Parts: sequence; structure tokens; C-alpha cells
Amino acid sequence: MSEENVPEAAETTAQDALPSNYNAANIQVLEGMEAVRKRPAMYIGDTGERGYHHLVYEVVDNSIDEALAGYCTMIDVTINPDGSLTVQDNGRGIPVDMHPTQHRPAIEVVLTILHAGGKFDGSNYKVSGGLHGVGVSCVNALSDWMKVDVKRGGKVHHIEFSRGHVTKPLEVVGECGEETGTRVTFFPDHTIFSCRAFKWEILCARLRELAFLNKGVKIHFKDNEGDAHHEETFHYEGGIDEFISYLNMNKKPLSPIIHFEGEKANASGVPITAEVSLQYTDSYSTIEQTYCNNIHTIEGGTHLSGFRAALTRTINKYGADNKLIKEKDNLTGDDMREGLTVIVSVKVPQPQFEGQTKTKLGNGEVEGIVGSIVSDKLMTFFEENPAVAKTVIEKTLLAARAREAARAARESTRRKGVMDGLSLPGKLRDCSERDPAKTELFLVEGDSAGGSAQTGRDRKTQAILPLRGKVLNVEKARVDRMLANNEIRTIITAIGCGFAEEWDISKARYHKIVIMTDADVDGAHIRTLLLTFFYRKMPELIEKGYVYLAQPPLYKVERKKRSEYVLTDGELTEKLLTLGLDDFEVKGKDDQPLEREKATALMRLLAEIEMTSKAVEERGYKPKELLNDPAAVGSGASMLHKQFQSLEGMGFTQDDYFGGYLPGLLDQVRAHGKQGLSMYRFTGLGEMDADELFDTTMNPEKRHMLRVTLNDAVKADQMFTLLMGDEVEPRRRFIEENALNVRNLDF
Ligand code: 0RA
Repeated sequence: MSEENVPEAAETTAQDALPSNYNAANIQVLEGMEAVRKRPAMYIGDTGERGYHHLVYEVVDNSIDEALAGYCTMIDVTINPDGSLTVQDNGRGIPVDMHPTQHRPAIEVVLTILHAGGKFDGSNYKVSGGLHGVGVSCVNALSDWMKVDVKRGGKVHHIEFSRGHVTKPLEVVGECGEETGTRVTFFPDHTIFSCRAFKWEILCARLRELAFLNKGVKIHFKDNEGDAHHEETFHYEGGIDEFISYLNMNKKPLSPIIHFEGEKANASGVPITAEVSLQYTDSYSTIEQTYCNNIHTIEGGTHLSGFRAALTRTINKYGADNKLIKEKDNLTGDDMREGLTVIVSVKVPQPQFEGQTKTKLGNGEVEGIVGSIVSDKLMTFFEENPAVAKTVIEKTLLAARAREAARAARESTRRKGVMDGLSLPGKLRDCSERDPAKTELFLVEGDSAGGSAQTGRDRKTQAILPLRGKVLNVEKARVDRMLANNEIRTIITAIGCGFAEEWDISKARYHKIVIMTDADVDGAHIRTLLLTFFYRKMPELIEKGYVYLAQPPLYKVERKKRSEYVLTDGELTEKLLTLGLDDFEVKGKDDQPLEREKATALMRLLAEIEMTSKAVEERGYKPKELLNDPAAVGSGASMLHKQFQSLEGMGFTQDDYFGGYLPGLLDQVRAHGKQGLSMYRFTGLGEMDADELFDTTMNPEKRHMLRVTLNDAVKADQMFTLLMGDEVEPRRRFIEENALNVRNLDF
């Protein structure tokens, strides 16, 4: 079809050329949309959770482009009650006039022809663009339906599609005066995707990142689905500098935030821009996040190597010139990056993405551009701030010494065969199966639970490693101290992937590593310490989804000689209420019995109110006063408000609660549920015998396990720093703020 070479003038003037040409255009649309639907993964990566959310990024990227071009200041993203999603912006609006060669409204062309999302005049290159940069037409092809409204030229235009084909042609539906903008609503095609819903956390992380990367753009995000109703606005005038302070919010800074930016034409005279922001903290870890055209380049590339080379060069030169670094100090780039948080963001006209996941920037010219702006400006910064330079270099020297000590420690353990899995730790009770895809390693708190687990397990596929005492907090220890810790060394050896430079995920001896700790404060602490270790030192285990949390039951409930295990407090309440409502009549305000469904909803709500009230009281407040104090803020106050609104929605008043009538009702129902029931609360894994532990927690047929995932790596980093790091005040504040929402502590 691209061979069809009709002169443009003939096309636009000769009316009778239209039908056949229109047909050709139709075929182009048909083929394009079908191609995407046939091989969706080729266009958006995959059809799971990642691809599902990628649809949103493709649409938002168009709005970001409008913002980068200077026409849009606000982007509104909403998850709708029906599971569809809306992206609205105040940009110029997608053009709606007749397309000169396609003889259809331009908007139809933009939304149905592959790669037609770019600007028509060719003067603008598209700098944003999703990972695959496929454009909004792909989203259309993969949506069960899409509805688009455009405000442009004083009119509101509307068009609808299904699976990439027009179902309602473009029409004018109203007037809008001077206003302009685009609103796209779509519902992904569930015959193509395995994912079923948009996740708040995933979208939040990306939208926040986009707001940091594109300073000044205001992104408003709202979740109207289910009873969640979250809402957040991301707007950062400070751009990537604010990104750095966000990333470092719980760390102790050793330097101010240092910002560089520059621009340079590439070989064809088109500008490449680079922006770098960095800060040193007293942490032992490094955060390097690089972006090209707003795409997170996870595998790095030329912008990262340009930055690293310049940092090493500059520190070495400044250190040598000022006699802070000697030849024998033998510093490496890694040493110079300990405690560093850096964002590198480049905008490149024709980016080349390489690597396994196509997230490695390949454009060679970028290396020099980033390198030269960093070298020049960092040297100037050091010269003007010698005290900061000295602090940074001292940290670097300490890192080098620790690295040398760690190397010696590794060398000696390797000689003993510990690191390569040749000699497995004596405490490990290994399984017989050798295919790691079929095996599981249980990290068990305490020797007694370890004993039960060892007796109860499936010897073929389940290995047990009992852990004695506390695991080292790797957030506060350098590598040398870490490798001197027995517990840590044993875990490294058992897993078999090695460590640091020798790390090799393909050597994993188990594809499930299950943390099994008691359901008490100590257990939670050990779990967090282990997660910190995996997250900081073996992140690939988490990325691959190899790390799990066992879910041992909290209660054993017996009734009529039948016993049952209950996992959580919430589940127990639910159980008691269900049993309690059997043969029990709950009366409403009008003295009429409530339907079972309504009674259940009421009891659930009352149990929630009871829980919130308790938490509020523990913090020294009176729920009733808090509710009626217009100045009251905080999670407790807002939660109570919502709960009492729901209660009023069911026809009850505050007095019904605070007067004691409703709490009495709840107690009655619970007491009724408890009749003939015996309950036992487990305080530790050690209380279960081998069979019981296997049945409830380890048996693959029956158990519940949570897979540890990373929806928001930035949040996870902050949380580990916060929970395990040195700063006391932010931790106290965090725990206080989240006392009502303990679930937040599990990431
Ligand atoms: C093509 C050309 C122009 C704008 C857009 C597309 C556009 C697309 C989307 C998608 C979501 N929001 C959007 N906003 C704009 C340029 C229009 C002009 O030159 O006036």
C-alpha cells in the first residue's frame, strides 16, 4: 500500500478519488488494529499486569507531550467505578478536522492508524512515549471500548470505538468557548488481558515519577472504584531535585542537592538535553535512576555510563589535586557511589533501546554529553564547597576499606567452599529434588519451630533452614560486617546464587524462598530484617518473584468437634458474625427485622468502628469528641468520619452508637456466635506440632502464602530506610501515623 503513489493534489481535489482511497485507508486501519490484537505482546510487552497498566502510560504520554510542547498544564487520571479509566488534559485537543489524504477526521486517524500519534507537521519530535512508544491507537485496538471527547475550536466533539473500530462517528455534542483539551476513557479488552483491574499503587508510582520528571505539570489521580476512593495530586516545581529529596526523605544528607543541566546538538543538529540531580547521604546503598524520554531505563546505558565515568574522573582529580586521595587508596567507582542518590534524565530525539527488556539506552552520543556537563559543573561545585567535597571523599575512602575487608572475608569463606554451595551449611535440612523450579526453602524463626518444620515437611521438595536469634540489620552495616554474620552467610550459601560480584540468579537452588516467622512483634521484626537483606542485597530474588511470606494461622476454632484454622483477626470477626447471625434477629430503627445481608453489613461496620475507636482511645482521644471537632485531623479522625457517615446511611445516629445500643447489639451477636465454640490463639509457630504446622502453613495444597512484589520500588526503598535506618524521628512519626493501618508496614 505504501507503493501506491498518487499525487497529493489529485487526492484532495478529485472527489471521485475518494471512495477507492477511503477503502485503502480502511484496509490500513483494519490490518493495523488486527495486527495489534493478534500479537499484543509485540506492541505493549505483555498481556499481564504490566501490559494492562502500560495502556494507561501510553495515553498519559500523549498528554505529557502536550505539556512538554507548552500547551498543557494539568492531567487528570481517574479509575472509574466500572473499572474503565479516564485521562483528561487541557492541551490543544486532538485535531478533529478532515485529514487531507485519509478523508476522515484526523482524530480517527490518530486513534486507528499505528504510529499516527506523532505530530503531523514533522517539526516536533515525540520526546515522551511509553516504553514501546506505540501510541494511543494500540490502546484503542486493545480496548473493549474507548470514548474520546475533544474540546477544540469552541466545540466539544465526541467519538466512540470498540476494539479499534469506530462505533459512533465523530459528532459535535456541545460548546466550550475558549477551552481546549482531550478526554480519553477506555476499558481494556478482557479477552486479551489476564489482568482485571488497575492498581492504585502501580499507577501512583508512575504518575508521581512523571510529575517529577516533567516539572510544573500537575497530575491529579483519583480512584473511584470500589470503596477505596484514594486521591492524590502530583505537582513538583522543583522537578528532579524534588525527586531526590523524596528518595532521600528518611536519610541523613551529607551534601546539598546538586543540579546540572545542559543541551547539545546531535549529528543532525537536533538538541539532546540532559538533566542530572544528585545528593550524598550517610546510607550504605546507592540509588541511580536514569530516564530517557521519561522512560525508566532500568538496564542503564550510555547516559548512566557517561555520568559514572564523569563522577569517578572528577572525584579522582579533585582528590588528587587537594591531596585527599593517594594512589594506594585504590578507589573504585563503586566506592564513590556509596550513599549516592542520583537521577539522570535525558531527552533524545531518536532513542535506541537495547538490552533484554529494551530498557538500556544505546545512543553513543549521549555518553559524552552527560559526561561533559557533569565533569565541568561538579568540579566547580567541589571547588566552591571544599567542606562538602572533603566529607564525600572521606566516605568514599571508608567504603574502599570496607570493600577490601569484605573481599578478604569472601576470599577466606570461598576457600572453605561456603559461597559456591559446595559445602552446604550444617543447619540446612535440604530436600532431595534437584530441580529448583520444584523446590522451596523455608527460613524458619527459632529452633523449635525449625524442628517441627523439619519433621512435618515434604522431604522431596521442601528444605528447612532454622534461624537462631536476630538477623543482622544490613541497612546499618557495611558488607564486611555483613559477611562476618553467620546467619547471613548461611542464607547466602543455602540459596546458592553467591553474592555481589559473583551473584548469579541462575544458580538459585530454590525458586521459592519462604520466610516463616511467628505472628508477634519479634516475628515481624525478623521478617523485616530478612526482607531488608533480600531487597538490598539480592533484589533480583524479589524481582523474579522468588520470595514469599508464610501465613501461619492465628487461631484454631473448634465447634461441634470440627476444628478449623483462622488466619487473621478480621477473618475471626467475620466468622463470629456469620455464626452469630444464624437464628438471630437484628432489628432496625423501625423495629422491623433486617434482611440477613443488611444485618451482616451493619455488623461488619460496627466491628470496624469498634476497632478504630479502640485505636483512637489508645492514643488518648475520645472518639465522640474527635468526631465533633471540626479541627480534628489525622487518619483516625477521617476514618471515624467515614464510618459514621456509612452508619448514618444505614439509618442510625451517633447516639445509637455512643448511647451503647449498637455496641450492645454487636456484643450480643458475637456472644451468640461464640456459643458452643472453643477458640485458641497461637502465639508462635513452636506451639504447633509437626503435622499441624505442615497442614496449616506448609502444605502446598492448603496453605496461604504471600508473594513479595515490588509495585513501587521507590516507596519500598523509603520504607526500608525508614524502618531499619538511623533516623529515629521519621520512624517514630511513620509508626504513629500508621498505627491504625498496620498493613502498610508490609510492603
Ligand atoms: C496530534 C496532533 C496534535 C495534538 C495531539 C495529537 C494530541 C493527542 C492527545 C492525546 C491525548 N491528549 C492529546 N492532546 C493532543 C497537535 C494539535 C495542534 O497542532 O493543534
